[in-house]
Amino acid sequence: MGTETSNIVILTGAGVSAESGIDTFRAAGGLWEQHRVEDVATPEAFERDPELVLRFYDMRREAIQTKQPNAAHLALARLDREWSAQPGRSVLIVTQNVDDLHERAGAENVLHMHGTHLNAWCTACDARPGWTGPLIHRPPCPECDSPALRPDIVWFGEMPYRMDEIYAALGRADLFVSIGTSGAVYPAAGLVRQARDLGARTLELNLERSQGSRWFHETRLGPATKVVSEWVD
Ligand code: BJW
Repeated sequence: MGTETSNIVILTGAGVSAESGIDTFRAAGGLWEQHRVEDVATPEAFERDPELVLRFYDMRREAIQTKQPNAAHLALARLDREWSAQPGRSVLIVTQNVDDLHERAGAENVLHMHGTHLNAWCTACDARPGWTGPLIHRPPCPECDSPALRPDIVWFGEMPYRMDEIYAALGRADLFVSIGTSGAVYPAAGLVRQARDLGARTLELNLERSQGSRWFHETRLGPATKVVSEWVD
């Protein structure tokens, strides 16, 4: 980690949950009933065919609830707890993932920039109730009774959550680590350049080089359960 390191920002993507059995988005065969994620995860797709989109998300929400954190989630949770407990040190795990495996592994400082499967979002009253069941039958919002619930997921064309907090954390970071993300989706894919411009050292841990690999000072390739555990230890 280096003795000069104090503030660590960790960006995680689908690759960190792959070994828990949750499919990544852009792997070979990363299609759902012949639809690309870019064709399902948009507000336009939801308007055009809400049943298709809700069926897709109900299936994914149900699948995620049966999965367990893996050694990479556990190592990051340990790092978060132990590093953040020391004066003047901080960890922020910025995850693009909509599963809750970082939290279930015991991590506390987790920010879900693309939302979470475990909330619904009411577009009528802006409530975000916890949600574990299906949405396909358009249940009423527990707050305002309107049938305007949708998954609390950031779709293409929508603004990712809590960007101000993310940029502020990058401004303080001396180490930026990207784990299991292809670097295909912005603004997450651009965070490495911002971190680097702001003076942080940058490290990539991934199965293969990401699209933005050249922006990292160092890259370590391998499955997350191995490379993340080795890095944390
Ligand atoms: C392993 C492993 C193992 C496998 N161990 N590793 C240029 C600039 C800015 C924006 C744009 C731009 N051009 C286009 C845009 C717009 C668009 C975008 O980026 N499109 C691209 C397709 C080009 N972005 C947006 O619309 C975003 N909003 C936005 O830009 O608002 C305006 C704005 C601008 C500037 C500042 C602020 C705001 C919203 C993006 C929303 C993304 N939503 C999704 C879907 C929701 C989740 C769901 O449906 O369940 O989020 S898309 C999908 O991709 C999901 C993921 O979070 C995201 C990233 O994917 P990820 O995690 O990288 O997964 P994969 O599959 O791509 O990669 C997995 C990696 O793991 C691979 O590298 C493997 O090798 C590796 N791996 N097994 C370690 N065992």
